[in-house]
Amino acid sequence: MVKYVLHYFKAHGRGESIRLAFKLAGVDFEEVNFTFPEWPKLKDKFPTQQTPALEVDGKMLCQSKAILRYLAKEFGFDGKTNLECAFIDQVVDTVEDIWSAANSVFRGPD
Ligand SMILES: N[C@@H](CCC(=O)N[C@@H](CS)C(=O)NCC(=O)O)C(=O)O
Repeated sequence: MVKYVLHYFKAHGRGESIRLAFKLAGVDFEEVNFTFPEWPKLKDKFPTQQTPALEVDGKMLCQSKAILRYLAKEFGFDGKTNLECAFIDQVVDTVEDIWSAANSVFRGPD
């Protein structure tokens, strides 16, 4: 059995769709959560210096969409044809556009 550990902030954010994929599949996973003040000391342990990261049997995988595509293939949620895959990508990439737009709000002045 594969051991999955999700590393992410104590927040919903980009980690939430990964949590939902596990819940939908009924697959167990562990989580390591951290606060924003703790983050700078942890950053260097992740390949892209960002999270979410999914540890798969000890191997660290970053980039939320890469993680979601990997899990979709593992759990049978991926498209059955190239066109179905493209429609799924359309939704995932649209969500990423929303994150990018939202980020400027998080990082902007009060
Ligand atoms: N393209 C990346 C973006 C990851 C990202 O921006 N992660 C944020 C949290 S949602 C982060 O790690 N921020 C802290 C930092 O960049 O130092 C992905 O989809 O995983």
